[in-house]
Amino acid sequence: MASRTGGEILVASLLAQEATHAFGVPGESYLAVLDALHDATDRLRYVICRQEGGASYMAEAYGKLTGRPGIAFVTRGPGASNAAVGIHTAAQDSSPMIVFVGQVGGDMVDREAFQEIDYRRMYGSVAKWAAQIDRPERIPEYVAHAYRIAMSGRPGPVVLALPEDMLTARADVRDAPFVAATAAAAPHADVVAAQDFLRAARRPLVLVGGSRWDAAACAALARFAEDAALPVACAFRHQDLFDNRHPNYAGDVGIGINPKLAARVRDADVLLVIGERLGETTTSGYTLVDVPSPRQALIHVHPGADELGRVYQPELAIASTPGAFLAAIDPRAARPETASADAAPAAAHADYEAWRAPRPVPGAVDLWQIVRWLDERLPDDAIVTNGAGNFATWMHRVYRYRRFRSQLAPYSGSMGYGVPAAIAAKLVHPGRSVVSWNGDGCFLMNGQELATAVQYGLAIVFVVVDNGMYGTIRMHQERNYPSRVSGTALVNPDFAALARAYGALGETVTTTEEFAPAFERALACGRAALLHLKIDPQALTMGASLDALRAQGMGTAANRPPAN
Ligand SMILES: Cc1ncc(C[n+]2csc(CCOP(=O)(O)OP(=O)(O)O)c2C)c(N)n1
Ligand SMILES: [Mg+2]
Repeated sequence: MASRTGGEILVASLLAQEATHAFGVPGESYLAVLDALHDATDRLRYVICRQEGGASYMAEAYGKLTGRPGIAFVTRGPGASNAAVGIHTAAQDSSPMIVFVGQVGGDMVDREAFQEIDYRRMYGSVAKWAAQIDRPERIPEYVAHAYRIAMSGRPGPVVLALPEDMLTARADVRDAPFVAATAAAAPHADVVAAQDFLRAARRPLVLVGGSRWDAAACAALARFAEDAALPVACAFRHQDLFDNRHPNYAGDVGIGINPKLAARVRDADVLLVIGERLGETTTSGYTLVDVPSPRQALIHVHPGADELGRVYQPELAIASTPGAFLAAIDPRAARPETASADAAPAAAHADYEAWRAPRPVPGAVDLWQIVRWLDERLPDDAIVTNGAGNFATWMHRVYRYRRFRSQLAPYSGSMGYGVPAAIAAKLVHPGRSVVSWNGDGCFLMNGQELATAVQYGLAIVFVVVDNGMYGTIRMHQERNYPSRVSGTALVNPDFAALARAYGALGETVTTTEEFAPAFERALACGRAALLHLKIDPQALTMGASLDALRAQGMGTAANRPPAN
């Protein structure tokens, strides 16, 4: 066997795992890896990014899209620090990801040499595993282990530090075999018990979310819901697990939840939760389900055994992937025999449809109408990405996600995700339409990656919903401290001109009517395009104008002058 450098062994290890893309910003700390990639570009594409935050988000989105770990390469201290946002997102979103970080050589470690950080301590509490590879002959072992940890149980991010001298040292070692996620399946007795609970339920509800899903598991979910006649709700930012047009779809259980759906969750007698952790955003701040003893008979199916009973003590704790559970359960045996009429799937779906019906908003650009148009216009397999902010609520409430992975949005509520996630989506699925939906604040957190989209010729439509502020925070401000605007106003660039400077198409939209033709031009232009939507600041939320919010805030007990 010929000896190879650490860099060569590492790239061969990634090829053995069938990695197709690596997202990064280069650093002199891992030149040996870049050199090894030089001869593998036809199989493993290194996507050059403009900031490690963008690279780590892209890797996280790749993990969401493919179920295989997204790979990021970043340099020492500064690069590793910039990459933190994607690592945190992968942790909260349960996405498989491996971040390789350059490290100082073993000959100077622990001196706080140039840009040195101990990554095991830095990422110890965020990553699922943080380690350092000190010997080139152990690279195949570490990489195979990293893949298995990142994908198995509850998936998450792994950080592996690469000392510079280890990457140039040589070793004779064989590559590790291809690693798949470890299977997790429900014991038969628990599946039968779940069927019994559902059959006897009067107000059953299925709630799906989390990771380890795939298209086959989603298809099995649809068959199960139909044959068992159960309503299905999707957790916060997991709206693409069940076709939102399906007559059994009940809506999304997230921020700004339909109050009628919140009541359905609260009043369910049997709650079958598949894949979802039941985090703060899904439970409306842990109010829809009581901690630690739910009033509902909770059947909690989750691939990570450690998540079961972490907050809620379920009637049935089932450590299984969604697909394995759905393959095992018999829908006929789970079909409720005496369900109440108002808990029927059709009633839940009618509530959902009423909730997404348009309402009047202030200003000339009406996001209800625009998202409704997108809902009609986009093909079923289109991918819509977004970060965090009020602008996203229109998309989540009005757009009907149809297919597995037609939604890429951070469960972690992190801003700046919409642009890099769209880039990863278009690279993985070049044939699908990709729409990146951003706020003005959100866009500029990773707007530099527009250059990456242009560099790689990615025909993505970026939309910037510009209300001239960090609107979400302004909303909370007006509710809690009315008329005291502080830290939330923005002076923005001309986003369309900015896009043109990057080499993309750029257009400004100032009325609802202008949107559709501008979007068609953007879709047809064959390259990256940006639509700058100028929104009336009064259209701050879906439910109330800025002035109305302020008036409500004035009326709260906290803001009323003391009576005397
Ligand atoms: C990385 C990050 N920083 C800060 C926040 C807090 N935050 C949540 S929404 C928001 C404002 C979003 O502004 P914009 O993108 O313009 O959307 P808008 O609410 O105005 O529609 C902020 C600052 C966050 N969620 N993530
Ligand atoms: Mg804004």
